[in-house]
Amino acid sequence: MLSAKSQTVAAVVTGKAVAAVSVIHLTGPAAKEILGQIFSRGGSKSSSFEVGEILHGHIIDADRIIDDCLIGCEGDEQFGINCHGNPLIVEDILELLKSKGVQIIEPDELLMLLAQSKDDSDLISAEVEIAAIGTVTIVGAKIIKHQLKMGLRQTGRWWLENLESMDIDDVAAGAEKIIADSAIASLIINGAKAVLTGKPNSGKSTLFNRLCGRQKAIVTDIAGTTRDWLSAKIKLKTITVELFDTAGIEKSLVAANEVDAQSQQRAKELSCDCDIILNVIAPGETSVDRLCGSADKKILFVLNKSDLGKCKAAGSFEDTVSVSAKDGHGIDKLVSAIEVVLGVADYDFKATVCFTERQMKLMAKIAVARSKKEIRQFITELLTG
Ligand SMILES: Nc1nc2c(ncn2[C@@H]2O[C@H](COP(=O)(O)OP(=O)(O)O)[C@@H](O)[C@H]2O)c(=O)[nH]1
Ligand SMILES: [Mg+2]
Repeated sequence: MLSAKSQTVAAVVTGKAVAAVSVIHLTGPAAKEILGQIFSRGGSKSSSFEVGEILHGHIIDADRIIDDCLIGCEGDEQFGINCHGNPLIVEDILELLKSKGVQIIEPDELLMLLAQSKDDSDLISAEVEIAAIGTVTIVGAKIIKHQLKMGLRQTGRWWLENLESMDIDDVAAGAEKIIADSAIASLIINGAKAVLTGKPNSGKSTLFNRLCGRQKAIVTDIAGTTRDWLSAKIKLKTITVELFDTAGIEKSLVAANEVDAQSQQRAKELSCDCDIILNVIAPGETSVDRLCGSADKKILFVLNKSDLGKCKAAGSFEDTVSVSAKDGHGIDKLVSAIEVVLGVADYDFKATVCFTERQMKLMAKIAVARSKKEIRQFITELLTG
């Protein structure tokens, strides 16, 4: 088993794709010595790394400069190498570290090591550090940071202190509320998936282009123009959404030919695996095909082509919004409606939430536990790992 006390390890804690900056965490007993061998300032190797210092210099392999970088001295044995985000540079630095005996590990392994190496084993604070890096919005990062100051860590500690005088049902209700809030927080932290469905020619691709702000999907009057799905990331008010344009669903197309049958199948699969379905309906339509078997799937009915008149079937749907994808009318309302249906619009940013799978699993166990002994055990595991 890995141990931060005996082994020196490194992990890339930023995304592995091309980015402006990448951060490599280097930690372990030999971290300082190894950094002294590969870091140079003003032309000479540096061996002084005071905790709290941020040092500018070069990562060098023999006499070859690999990159210009900043070293963050986070602890006696913990350093952050902030280098350029080019994956080739990152790979080069990792190879150099490997040649010095450093073991390269995944960020989540690093997280466990950092947590284990702390005496009071505060796992949530380590999880906050790692998870905040992967969020897609600043508000997402704020939600995660809040779990350290007030939210999850505080709630867990409070439960532990007061468990003896508490009713088990109250703990269960609290845990269930946390689980429900976590699902919404996850949409803000990780982004949501939305799928455009509806009959051919209802205007899905036109709406997709409108929401993306560019002409990505082909739009024609010919039913069945969109076959394979397209996707694009769009920013709404609070959340980022991965939006999918599909072939839509038309019973007659399923049997038409192999390509149509497959595109119909894909549209179905996507609509079953998303956070919200945007079902686009044109004015003349009177019926809607329910795509996904799951009854609790969130659906917003988008009554498109409002410039041509009112949709006949408008009264029969729960959540509706009228738009004209062609001229842009109602798009602001659509954006707001998506966030309302997803529950993001009235999300309480002070809510206690789980933000990792580990936390979610333990919270689910707390919600169904029937003895205080069990609850204590799960909360302790939640806080300390
Ligand atoms: N008048 C009007 N026409 C629209 C609107 N949205 C789409 N269309 C037209 O409807 C046709 C089908 O559009 P398209 O986006 O390809 O539909 P899809 O098959 O659902 O992807 C095209 O001729 C579009 O220009 C709208 O809001 N108003
Ligand atoms: Mg289309």
